[in-house]
Amino acid sequence: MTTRRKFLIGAGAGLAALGTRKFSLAQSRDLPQGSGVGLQLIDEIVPPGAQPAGTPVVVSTWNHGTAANEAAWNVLADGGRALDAVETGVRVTEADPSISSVGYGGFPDRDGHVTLDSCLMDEHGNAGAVAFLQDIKHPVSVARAVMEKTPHVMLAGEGARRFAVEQGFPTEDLLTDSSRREWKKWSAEKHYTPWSQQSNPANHDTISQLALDRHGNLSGACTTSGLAFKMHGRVGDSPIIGAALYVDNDIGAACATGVGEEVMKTVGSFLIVELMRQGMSPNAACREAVERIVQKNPDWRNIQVGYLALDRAGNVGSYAIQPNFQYALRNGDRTELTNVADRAAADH
Ligand code: SD4
Repeated sequence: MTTRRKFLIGAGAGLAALGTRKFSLAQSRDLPQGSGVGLQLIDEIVPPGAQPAGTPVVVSTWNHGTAANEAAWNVLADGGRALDAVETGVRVTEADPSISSVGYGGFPDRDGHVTLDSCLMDEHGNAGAVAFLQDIKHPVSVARAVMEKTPHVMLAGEGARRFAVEQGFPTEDLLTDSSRREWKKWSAEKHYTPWSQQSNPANHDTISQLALDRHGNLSGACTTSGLAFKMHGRVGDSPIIGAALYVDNDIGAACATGVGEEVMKTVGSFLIVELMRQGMSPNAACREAVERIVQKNPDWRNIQVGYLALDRAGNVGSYAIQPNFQYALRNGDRTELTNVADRAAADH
């Protein structure tokens, strides 16, 4: 099992200081000096998910991923398919009214409408997605129906809603007393700061989940209510295959959380899988995808994007712009929540 760990250190250290990295793409570039990025995990750190071949594992973004992983794990432990596991897993988050960034209880847009984005992808490269979906509690299951019951990959807005109703999904008001209260509070000022919202450590975000099943197959799912109080009609990265999620069963899978505009512009999850194809570890690939965003954004300190990747051998990697990113892991041995920055600091 891989145990090698390297961490970068204090703020201001350039990445080029790491002379022993195995890959070349990122080697020639430094993150901006004096950055908070220095506290993060940055090299070939794969042990959290490394495990014997054929052993299932599931990983998810943020601490609400722990409950989602448990549900997904029940499927995997029974020998079930990774696709069933991730759908089952993220439905837990979608149904939880206390989570203000996903499904039921998710914060609405600036006009008070809860609009949901979701996608999933399986081991065969099949994909399904819904965008700007309203009144349906489980967009991930609608995305699966799009994948399995239509010749298309994505349905949006009223068409997606109509399709969901035709498929028997119940309609319901997804605004809870609490999310309505928060929206009213926000409406009093109408101060639109979607970016800093994402940097707030108290804000629990989009769930993206990746699973490897007993048969060695990978799948992933992503579901969100998007940026809180977003413009009506805004769609983020979460339903975009290649941006918030990508799965290639021969290589690995990757997923995202955070400011979707940045993930979309860099096609982050596809990039990570392609970098793994070229030989990078999941961790190094996530870091490179983060660097692509940081390099082009003078305002990167106000942006959070977190990536999570799982290769076909069960190795896990993760990297984020800001230090508050966490991911949850469940396998046969353990359940754990990793705060990427704390782990780096503790192991340094
Ligand atoms: C979006 N990526 O709509 C989503 C929001 C999110 O963590 O992930 N928040 O841009």
